[in-house]
Amino acid sequence: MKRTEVRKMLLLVALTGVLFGCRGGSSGGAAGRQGAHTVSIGIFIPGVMSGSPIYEMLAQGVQRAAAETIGVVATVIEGGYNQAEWESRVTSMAASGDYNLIVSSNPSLPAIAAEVSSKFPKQQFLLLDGELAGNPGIYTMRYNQREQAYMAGYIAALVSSDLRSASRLGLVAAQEYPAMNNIILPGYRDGAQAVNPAFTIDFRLVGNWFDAERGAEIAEDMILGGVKVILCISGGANEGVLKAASERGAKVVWFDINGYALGPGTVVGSAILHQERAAYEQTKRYLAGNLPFGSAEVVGVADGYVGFIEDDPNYLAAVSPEIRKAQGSLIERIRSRELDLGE
Ligand code: RBF
Repeated sequence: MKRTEVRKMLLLVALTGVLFGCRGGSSGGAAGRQGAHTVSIGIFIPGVMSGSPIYEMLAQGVQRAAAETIGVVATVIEGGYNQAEWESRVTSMAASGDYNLIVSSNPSLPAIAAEVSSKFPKQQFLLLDGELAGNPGIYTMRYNQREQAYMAGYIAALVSSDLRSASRLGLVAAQEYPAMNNIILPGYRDGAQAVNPAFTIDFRLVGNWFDAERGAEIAEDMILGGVKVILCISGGANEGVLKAASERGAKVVWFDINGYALGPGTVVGSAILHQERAAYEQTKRYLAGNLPFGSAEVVGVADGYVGFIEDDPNYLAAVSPEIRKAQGSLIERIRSRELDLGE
């Protein structure tokens, strides 16, 4: 081969490398279509970030991991509240070829990603708060929300008993979905009934993830009916629940993040997910080429991804030492796996 031919060959090989990079494949890949040594991550928010800390934590964790690695870009794309549009939004993201990895968080995302993956098999997905095993392009990590809801029900029942109210607790949810109906609601009820088997749950739906006025109306109605403690899982509508409760002397249990400071004296519990850290760690794992696509992991209290905040000054001020002691020993029993609640 002549020298010029060799040079041409080398140039061609180099260009091919730049153009096609290492997109896809089983490793994190060194190059995306945006150029050599660029990894592009699309963060799909199934809803909007504002009012939904579970999504804020997702974006923060991925962006923290991206910022630590040169050549990694992470872009947030909000899918909006129309759930019927999510699949076409994710399809467009995959079809664009702009993202080495699509990251999201929601129990409905695995099914959507599987559908998109059948059309774009090279697209890789990292999904939190959902579960699907066996698709080579999809990794999922689901939280043990039975533990999370059980801890919420336990503190709610302890506080409600202390207030000598009727043995009925509130749960304001945005909408029904399998994780809510089959895991969170029963977990909350079981946690409450572990304190006293007489507890029942007043379970009501807002109908969306943003309507704070509707959240307040529902909470007021519950409180008028004798409910003194309410768990709210309704995104932006939680604000209305909190407002109604604080105006009427009722108490609220927060879910997903530390909510004590949002209503000092009113918020009496925070059963949380360490979603920022999970998103950060799983993104790092992907970037290192170690994310086990095809597998589905479930993590809980003992793994350090589900918790209950016991050391916040507002918790110490809002709840008696006896209640904190009882709640603390429950958490310890779950953490040590002495109490196995299942998934
Ligand atoms: N949680 C939110 O905080 N905000 C949302 O907009 C939101 N949208 C959801 C849409 C669907 C279809 C489903 C199944 C769940 C949604 N969640 C949302 C709930 C979230 O996945 C999780 O269950 C709760 O945050 C409790 O951890």
